[in-house]
Amino acid sequence: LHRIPRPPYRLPLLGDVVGASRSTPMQDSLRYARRLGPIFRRRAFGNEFVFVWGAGLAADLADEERFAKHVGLGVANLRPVAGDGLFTAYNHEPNWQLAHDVLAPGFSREAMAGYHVMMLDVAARLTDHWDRAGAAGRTVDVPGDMTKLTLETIARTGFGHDFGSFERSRPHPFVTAMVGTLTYAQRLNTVPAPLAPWLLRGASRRNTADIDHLNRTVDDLVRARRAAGGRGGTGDLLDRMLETAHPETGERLSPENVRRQVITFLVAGHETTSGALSFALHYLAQHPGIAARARAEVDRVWGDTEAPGYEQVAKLRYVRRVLDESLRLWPTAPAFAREARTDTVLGGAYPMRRGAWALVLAGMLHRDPQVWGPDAEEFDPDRFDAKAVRSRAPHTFKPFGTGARACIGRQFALHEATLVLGLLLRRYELRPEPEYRLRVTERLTLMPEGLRLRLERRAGSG
Ligand code: MNH
Repeated sequence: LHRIPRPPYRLPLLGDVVGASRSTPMQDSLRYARRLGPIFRRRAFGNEFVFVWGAGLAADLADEERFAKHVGLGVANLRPVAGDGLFTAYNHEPNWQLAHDVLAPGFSREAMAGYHVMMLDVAARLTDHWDRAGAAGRTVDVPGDMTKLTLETIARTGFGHDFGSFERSRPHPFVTAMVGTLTYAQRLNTVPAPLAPWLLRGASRRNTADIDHLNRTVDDLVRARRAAGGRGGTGDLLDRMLETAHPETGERLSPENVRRQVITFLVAGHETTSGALSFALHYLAQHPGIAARARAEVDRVWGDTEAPGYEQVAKLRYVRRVLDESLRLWPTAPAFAREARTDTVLGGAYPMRRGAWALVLAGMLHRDPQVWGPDAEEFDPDRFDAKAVRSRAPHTFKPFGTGARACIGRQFALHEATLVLGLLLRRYELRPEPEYRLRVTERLTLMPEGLRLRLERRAGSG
């Protein structure tokens, strides 16, 4: 550890908290990263955390022979909510492999093509809502509305459920409870563990109530499906969780595990995609030239097709680059943890014992000037044209994590977000509020705070 730089001011007991803020741990780490270099450590309340963002070291941590996902910090704090669900399961828990094998076909091409029509349906509810706001000259709440959209999308496609988000003026109570548990899980990292029950007494009680609410919502949903006698092989995620046996072992998910998985997918399946769409819309509004180029692509590829087909989404190459570039600057799951599977030496320089772990700061890896150049802070979708991607080293763009435990919903998220950006670009000109400056809130995931846009309906857009 002594080889790894750390901040100069260290308080007894509290550790490196000078200049740190409780509500923006990730953005603080980015500041430290710039000062301390490609690997550094921070101490908080008796624990030493190692952060890595240099491209060479991050690539080494992606070596699945020597490293694996580490369930720690924020992820471990979600165990009371998500238990051994896919995202929070320890590598050695048998339910990980079981659920992974049973649910992976739910993200195949064929499955995705089946979700496409439902995605279009939910997007139409968003554009109805935005048409009304646009016509009345009102600005729209981008993160709020993207959260409604992505929650309805995963609920519809995965579970045949309708939260009615667009018919409500306030967020659905499920969303409020979810944001509560995410915020609480993050706050647990900002107080000394032994004092947490005392310091966070009130918050802990609210968190228990939030978890109860999530459990109840999910139990109702499962009960309704069981009462309806399954969906007779429509093969959505819930169907797979309830009906599908493992192809080799014949094993099924237990009712308790199904509950964990439903919560996992409802949360993991919308919060990060909502942020990604929101950042992309922010950058499109700030860069009219880029928006015009993306819009021209949509017009060219989709023409007058009222409802673009599944195949027509992946053809929006430039729109997809806008999304990638937004996820580069603000990967909405901003870090992931890796642990050593055996005693090893990271990057040929830093010895690690078996079980030792480090956090990969994707948000900083994606800005490493050695990879992305001196203009790494600038928004430029052309960084993702085919030639540029081929010339870049592997493991330099990691918004979806890495290896066996990488995001299972990646194609789902990319399809949904590209489709929605295409539909919105085709329908509206996006105007920023003149005084808006990007501020990013953190609740384990990232979101542009207070982002509102003014919409102008384009001529001839339906
Ligand atoms: Mn997703 C894992 C980012 C969309 C379901 N997701 C991960 C990880 C990252 C991630 C990073 C790995 C975390 C780790 O190593 O600890 N996910 C994203 C981003 C988006 C996203 C940036 C959108 C943009 N994720 C989705 C969607 C779904 C989903 C959509 C579901 C429909 N993600 C998961 C699940 C896991 C995961 C489940 C855990 C996979 C596993 O460990 O097997």
